[in-house]
Amino acid sequence: MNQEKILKGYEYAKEVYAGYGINVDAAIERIDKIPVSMHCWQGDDVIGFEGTGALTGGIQTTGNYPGRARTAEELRGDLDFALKLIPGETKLNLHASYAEKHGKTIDRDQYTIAEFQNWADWAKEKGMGLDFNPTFFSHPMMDGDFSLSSLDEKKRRFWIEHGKRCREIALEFAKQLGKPCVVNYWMPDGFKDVCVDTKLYRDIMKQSLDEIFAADIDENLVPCALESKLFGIGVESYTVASHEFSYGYAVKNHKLYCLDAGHFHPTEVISAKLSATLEFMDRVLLHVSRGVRWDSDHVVAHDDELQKIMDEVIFNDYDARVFIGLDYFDASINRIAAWAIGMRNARKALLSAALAPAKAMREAEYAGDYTTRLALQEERRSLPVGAVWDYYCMTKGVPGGDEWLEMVRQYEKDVLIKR
Ligand code: RNT
Ligand code: ZN
Repeated sequence: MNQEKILKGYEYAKEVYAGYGINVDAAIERIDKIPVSMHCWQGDDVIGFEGTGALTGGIQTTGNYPGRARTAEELRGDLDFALKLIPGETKLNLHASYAEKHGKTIDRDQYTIAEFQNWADWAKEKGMGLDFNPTFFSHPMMDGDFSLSSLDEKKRRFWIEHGKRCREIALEFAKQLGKPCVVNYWMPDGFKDVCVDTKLYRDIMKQSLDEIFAADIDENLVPCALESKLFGIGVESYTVASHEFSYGYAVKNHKLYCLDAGHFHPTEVISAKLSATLEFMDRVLLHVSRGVRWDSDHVVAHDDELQKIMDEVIFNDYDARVFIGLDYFDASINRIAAWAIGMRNARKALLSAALAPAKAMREAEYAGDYTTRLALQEERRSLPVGAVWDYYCMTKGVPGGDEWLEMVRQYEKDVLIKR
């Protein structure tokens, strides 16, 4: 769309929103600054570069669309391209399995910043922040699906050391990049079939986590989160780091709780959990994902739940208390499009939240006028967010509408298809 048309749409939208007392420019300014962390693992189907091969831990990527990034250079190239399509403050979320060993024989229990310096340099060049994740899966030291709660002392120690190294590496990232590095601990530990001693593994998990978090590392630079989960593939009956476990540990030990949108019962939504958890902890981490019937990790769509999540962040002024990260992996479509769609949707939902007549809706609610509340909630759906979005994209130098798709198609022809 040409600039003139975009400006016309923006002027119209500005007037419509002014009618609700909403300042469009202030809304844009607010949401542009909220970091959204893009997960590196969409680009290569969660495989990483350590040469360990198959994806384990009860998660699965399906599809074999051509163009998967096979090396760190390819992945960074794809990320460079994807970032041209994504407006707003963006971080990159890395997993430890994306280490570059430079021919050295070194394992996860010994990793240092050296294995990630290329990533830090790449991020620094862009003025971007990094987030980080220990990788407790896809590795020969996994004890089945157990890591930090393994009964095998040697294996458990290996994973405890890995957990420690990741905080150290994250601190380096934070120092080098001048932005906090959120570290998320997700352990797939659990059983396929009915567990008898449900307590033992949790005792051990708690001890292992205590050891990992014993070192005094500034939590402002390196906020650490615990991600809970209902079940995984092959881990259907018992998950050590269940919701109560992870939430309880986080509250007690001043950690963040990580809410993944796909990790609850199918009718449970994380948008409903934000204001409750934040009554008892300073900050939470979100893994914005989309489960379809199960924890399927579909690309984030702009559906009611995504909007509700972002409404919660914006309406409750959680801008600085909720860290937003995306977590999905779809190998059945162009992987760069998958990034662009999810990241643009997340930002667009933030924009829609900041443009909503929240004040008027609230006042109706406080006054007990639920008719007005519902009427406004419904009218809000068709306010001209799209016109503001196109204008916002234009000012950020990224394509509006679906113009980005043509660019992705070209990159596919020039780069991806040749892999
Ligand atoms: C798995 C968790 C976890 C992973 C990533 C790769 O169910 O959601 O966050 O998806 O860490
Ligand atoms: Zn997750």
